[in-house]
This record gives sequence, structure tokens and C-alpha cells, in this order.
Amino acid sequence: MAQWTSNDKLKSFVNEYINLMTPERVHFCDGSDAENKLMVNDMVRAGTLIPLNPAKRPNSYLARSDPGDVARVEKQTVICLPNKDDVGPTNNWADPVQTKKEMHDLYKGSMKGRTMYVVPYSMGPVGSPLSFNGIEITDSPYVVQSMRIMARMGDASKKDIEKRGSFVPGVHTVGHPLNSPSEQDAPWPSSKTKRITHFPESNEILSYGSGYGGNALLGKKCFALRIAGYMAKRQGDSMAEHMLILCAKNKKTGKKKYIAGAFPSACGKTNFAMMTSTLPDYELETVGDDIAWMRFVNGRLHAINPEAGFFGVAPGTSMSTNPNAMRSCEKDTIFTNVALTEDFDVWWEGMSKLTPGTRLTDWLRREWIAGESKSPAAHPNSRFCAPAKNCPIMDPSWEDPNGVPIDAIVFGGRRSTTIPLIYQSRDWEHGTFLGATMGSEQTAAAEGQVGAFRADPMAMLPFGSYNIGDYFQHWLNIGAKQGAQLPKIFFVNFFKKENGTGKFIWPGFGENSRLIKWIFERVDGTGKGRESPIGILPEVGVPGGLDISGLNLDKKVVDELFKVDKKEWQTEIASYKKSLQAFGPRVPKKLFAQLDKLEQNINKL
Ligand code: GTP
Ligand code: SPV
Ligand code: MN
Repeated sequence: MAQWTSNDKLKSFVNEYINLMTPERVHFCDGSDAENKLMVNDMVRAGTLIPLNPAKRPNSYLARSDPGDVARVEKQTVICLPNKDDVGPTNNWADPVQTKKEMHDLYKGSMKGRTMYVVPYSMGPVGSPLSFNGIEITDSPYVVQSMRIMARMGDASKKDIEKRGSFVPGVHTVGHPLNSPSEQDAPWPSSKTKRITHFPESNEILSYGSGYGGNALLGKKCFALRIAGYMAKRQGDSMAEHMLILCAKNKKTGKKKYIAGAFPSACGKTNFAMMTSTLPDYELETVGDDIAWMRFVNGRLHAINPEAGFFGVAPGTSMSTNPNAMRSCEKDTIFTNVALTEDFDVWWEGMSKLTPGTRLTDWLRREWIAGESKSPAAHPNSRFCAPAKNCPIMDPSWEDPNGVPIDAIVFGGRRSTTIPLIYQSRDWEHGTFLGATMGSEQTAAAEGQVGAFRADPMAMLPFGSYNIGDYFQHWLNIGAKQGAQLPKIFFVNFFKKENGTGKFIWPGFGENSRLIKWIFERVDGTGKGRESPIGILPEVGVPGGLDISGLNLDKKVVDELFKVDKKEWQTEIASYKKSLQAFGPRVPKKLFAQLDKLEQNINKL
């Protein structure tokens, strides 16, 4: 250890958990290719990773999780602050002292027979003023491999920790000790008991029992959203948000705008971030697909993507819906819970049409036959974990240490009724209200009932680390920054459905570039909109309005996409009222004032 680091804090952190978790071996990760090769070989031998056909998917692997470990566990995700009210009604509270003790009890001997990996990583480019380092201790080589893709992992980060003297400490175990040398290990070890705990005051993360995604890759949701969200609140004028970041360029004028978008899990961030424009005048590039860290630079919010890879939803991703995501996972990718083809490639629902009779191995390792098998071959929350540098349309500034200036923020969710395709808020405060009252039909990204409506303010419901009322106030404070040039705020809904058939009425995917064009022009002051009871709706089909040329949309469909129906909105308002009230007494009065105004406008219809 003395050879590994000179930093006393780091030494004592690692020593404490070696003593507690009693691993068989300790490996300090340097992030090198040689280390990667050795670890991959071990995992292939253990059956954790299946090498894919090198001719079709070079340097790529398939992992299949335990069927009980397929998504984030929101009920077992807790925030530990001394005062329960500071955690608020939307997060699970637990006492910090008691919880730390409980976690340490679970951790006792939990790495018996296993290797402890000590993983230094940077969220954001190493050394950038907007970046932070973390250390993840884990006994899952799958997690190490995933962190290698998702973050800047290895020696450079360790050196930066030694230079800066600070890091976010995270501890993770699959909670599956090997008690005797003869015990057969599982290909995906995990525990029935799962707990993902956060200590925002000391920046600590302690996770137990799951090897999956946001439960286990601690740099992602635990650090970059929950711990960083609390840091941002403490700091006052920065933000850590569940947002994609993209760059839109008008090829005629050469002008660029950066747009950030908060949609709930599995609601289209990756697709929106990487879409191929169907409008010849606009070129789109990606900065990030899941998380944005923002702070003011010269009076404008600048954002970095703290991640280095994409942990994207596989089902529904295809060469027609998202070719850039498909190219991102052509090589160097770890797939989890997708299906395996006979020639060792991957497949998932929506990727391509299969000839009936095609045989696959489904994510549960069973034979699966196209046209016959009833259950999906890939788990609905199956994912690809691919390096961002594989994506052919990364924005040249995506690793700019100072971030990119954000011109617009877009909120959205899965709503089959009521919410129009796009509208704009009147100002920041109204935009904050739109974010605070947003909701979505639930997806498979977390355990729970798929399809059930739930409020999901700013797409942050599962990723909060303090009282939601205080979080809304933080948004209002950002908007009150003196002299700032704030992003304009929009709301989108690609998921409106036709009554009866349940078909989506908006083509979506690449055609969402039409929404980008309108946002671009609104930011520039040339876009045409009209006041409506809910905010500014686009003019449609006129210069400066929403461009629907060539789509051949029925007038009925256009009307449906933009209607503001009194009855529907009255139901909507009742649900906003209920959720704002349920968010508790710290919800800023200004948001209730926005609600009153909306109600008056709708009642006048
Ligand atoms: P997390 O990674 O979980 O935070 O989610 P995400 O928001 O990045 O999700 P992603 O973009 O991967 O969403 C995937 C799902 O949304 C897939 O099922 C897509 O088919 C669907 N989807 C994305 N964009 C559109 C769209 O424009 N229209 C429709 N109908 N579906 C879309
Ligand atoms: C999400 O659920 O929003 C994700 C995937 O981005 S996970 O990392 O598993 O949280
Ligand atoms: Mn996400």
C-alpha cells in the first residue's frame, strides 16, 4: 500500500475496508491494457463474460445477470442525513450513524475468498476544474470493467487525487463471500439483501448486494447525481442533473447551440443525444447521454458530461432508430442481459426483424425461437456499455475542461395523452414549474410497475439526495443569478398515442431534429410561437414555426399533437396539485403561484 499511494486519507480508507471485508487478495487498478486483458480472461474463465464473435463485435462481451438483479433497486436506495426532513418525502431516509453500522455489519467478511479491486477514477476529464475524483472499492470485476468504460479510470486519476488531496469514497460488494476454496462461484454473484446508501455530508457511498448498473457502478448515479447534487446545492451556483447534452449546428450560418435534456430513465435521452438529423440544414453532435454537471462561467451555465461512456438501453435501438448508438457498440462493448445469436453476436427486441425459426439464447440462458417464444429474448432493461469515443458524432468540445455553454434545457416524459409535442416556458420560473410537475409512465429501468404513471420532477425522482422542496428552491436560485444569461426552457413529449390503437402519433427519433430546429430558432429570436394557456406553443408549418415539411402528417394528427384540452388539463392540474402538496412544506410558494396561474388560464378555456 505504501508503494501504491502516498496519500494518508486514501491509505486509511482502503485499509479500513480491507480489515472489515477480509478479501483473499487486493488489486490496485492502474487502468492499463495489460491489466484489462488479465481481468477479462479471468471473467471469461469464470463464465461471467462470454466473448462475442471477434469478426462481428471485436473486443466485446456478453454478461448475463442473476434474474433477481436486473435494474436499480429504488426502495433499497437510501440517503443518510441526520435530519429526516432534509431528505424529504421523495427519498428514503435512514440515520447516518445507525446505517453506517448496519452496512459495516453486512460488510464483515463479505469479500472472503474474493479479490478486492481498488479503482481510482475521475468523473470528467482528469484534472479539469469541473471534474472530481472517486475511489470505488469493489469485489466485482464486471464493475471494474464497466467503470473502465464509463469513467476515466486508473493511474492518472490516482495521481490527481494525490495532487488535490480529495476523493469521493465508495465501497461496493456483491455480498456473496466464498466461504471455502471448493465453493463454486456463480457467474453473476449477488445477494438477496441489497442496500445502496449515501452519506452526502461526508460524500461517502456504501453499496451492498447488487452488481447491476446504477446500484454498482458508483461513479454514475450514486456519485455523479446524488453526491454531486448535494455538493452543488452546498456550493450554491452549480447543478448535477439527469440530462443529455447535444450540440446543434446550423450548417448555413455555422451557428451552434448546446441543448441539455432531462427525460426519465428509458425515455429517450440516448436517442435524443445521438439522433441523426432529418433536416439537411442541421447537424447534430453528442456531448453526453445521461448526466450533466453545470456551473456558471462568465454568466452562462456551462456543462460537462462527467462520464466517458454510454450505459444505454438496448431494446428499441436499431440502425433506423439510433444508428450512432449502434456504431458506438460495434466494438469494445460489454452487453448485459441481451440475447446471444448462434454465431455469437447479440440481438434484442427492435434491433432487426428475425426470420421465424431463428434460434437464440435468451438473457435467461434458455433456447429462444423467433416466432415461437413468447417472452422477450433480451431483458427490457438490457444495456450496452460502450466507450463514448466509439460514437461517430461526438462533439469536438465534448472533453473541453471548461464545458460547453448551455442555450436551452428540455424536459420530457412518456405521456400518452394531454402533453403537446413541444412547448416553451415563459421564463425560468415557469420552466422550473414545468420540471417540478413533470411525470412519466414508468419504464423497466427500475423495479416497479411498468406503465404506471408517476411524478418524476426534473427526471430526478430516483436520484435526489436532499429535500425536493429545497431542490426546487435551488433551481429558482440558479434562475435568480444576477446578470446571468439563462438557458430557455422547453417541454417535449414524443410519446402521445392514438386513442384506441395505442400507436405513437409522432414519428420521433431522427424526426425529433424538427424540435431541435424550433428550439434553435427560439433561442435565436427568430422562431415563431404563440401564447397559450400552458405556455408558448410553436406555430406549425410556417417559416420560423415547427417544420413538418415532408412528414405528411394528417391535420387531425397535428391538431392532436398541439391541442390543449380543458378536461385533460383539469385532470393534469389536479395531479400537479397532489404531487406538489405531497412534496411537502418546503416546496417554494412561487411554484404554487405558477399552478394557480395555469389553473386560471385553463378554466378560462
Ligand atoms: P436511461 O439510460 O435509463 O437514463 O435512459 P434514456 O433516457 O437514455 O433512455 P433511451 O434513450 O435509451 O430510451 C430508450 C427507449 O425510448 C427505447 O425503447 C426507445 O425505443 C424509446 N424512444 C427513444 N426515442 C423515442 C422517440 O422519439 N419515440 C418513441 N416512440 N420512442 C422513443
Ligand atoms: C437510469 O436508470 O437512469 C440509467 C441506468 O441511466 S442506471 O445506471 O442503471 O441507473
Ligand atoms: Mn439515466
